[in-house]
Amino acid sequence: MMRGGTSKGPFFLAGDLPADIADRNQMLLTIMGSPDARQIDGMGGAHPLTSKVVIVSPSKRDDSDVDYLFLQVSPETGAISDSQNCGNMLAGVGPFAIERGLVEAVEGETIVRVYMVNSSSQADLVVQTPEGKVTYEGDAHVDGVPGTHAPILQNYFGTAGAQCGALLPTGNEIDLIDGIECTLVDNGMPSVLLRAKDFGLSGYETPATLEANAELKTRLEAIRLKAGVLMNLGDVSDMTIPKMCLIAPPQYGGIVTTRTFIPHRVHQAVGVLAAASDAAGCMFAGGVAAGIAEFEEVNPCRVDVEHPTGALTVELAWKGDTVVRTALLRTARKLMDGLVFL
Ligand code: NQM
Repeated sequence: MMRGGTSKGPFFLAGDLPADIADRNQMLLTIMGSPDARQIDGMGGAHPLTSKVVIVSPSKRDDSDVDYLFLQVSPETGAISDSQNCGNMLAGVGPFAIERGLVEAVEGETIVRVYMVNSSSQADLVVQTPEGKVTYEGDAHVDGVPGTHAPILQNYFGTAGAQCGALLPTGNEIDLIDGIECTLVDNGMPSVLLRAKDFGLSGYETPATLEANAELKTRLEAIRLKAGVLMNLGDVSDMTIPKMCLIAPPQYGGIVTTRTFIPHRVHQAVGVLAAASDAAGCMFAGGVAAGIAEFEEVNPCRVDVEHPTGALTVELAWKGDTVVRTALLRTARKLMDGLVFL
């Protein structure tokens, strides 16, 4: 069991799980305790952010050490989806790969090269390994997680358009859906940027207030289904993408304030790749963030994406009108290592 960034869940070696996907999924549902909103009979934490599963295997690719498959388990319905990647859980993949012997640690820092199966793209993780052993202790803080931990630097490559074909999948900086202007963007997490004020909101509401707004949720879901088709994702009714991101002017020196539906519950912070997509989407002069987002036009640029429990720092390197590298800081912690009973 590991915390990765602001999420947590069980990590498995692929070889320890059934090869047949239906058998594997049935086993995972039993382990997580779904379908059941409380996941009372399993390891899941009764929220999408704590109902996540990671599967790691040695990679056959020259550019990667391990393959990382992320699975989102819906607590209530028991649906298991591989439609999205997860940059938070990715943070745990580095230490896990080293501690399970898939990558040999070196003195100081060890780079774990990860192929992210869900989004067919690659990330390098810099893991702290003093004396050739993983340490989880350190001075790095990420908002949304109490205390400090060892930093895990994430460098992502090839995330622009990873799932939708292009950073701006429709080729437009603004699309109109149900009379609302949206910027549709994919820098590793398909996301729909919308102005909070277009829904009569400030954008600074708490996740609980937004989740209680049934009319808002209905309108956002209708837009999401249409956006999914426009973003080359097809019918997204059973998918956890695209994410729906309400934006407002920054309050604490960041680029923008966000409230993200993932896609039906509201994130307590912001997803890692969602933040990477949001930051990139906010930089288009003709997009919905024009007049809202505040940033300096430098390359690479480092910006803070504000969220309900703080901010997430993202560094974007641009080439022309697309992003070629995205860097982020995360932490992870091993919570327990042992046997889970079926
Ligand atoms: O966007 C939640 C999370 C995520 C995804 C979600 C994530 C990312 O915070 O890379 O990390 O958006 O479902 O774990």
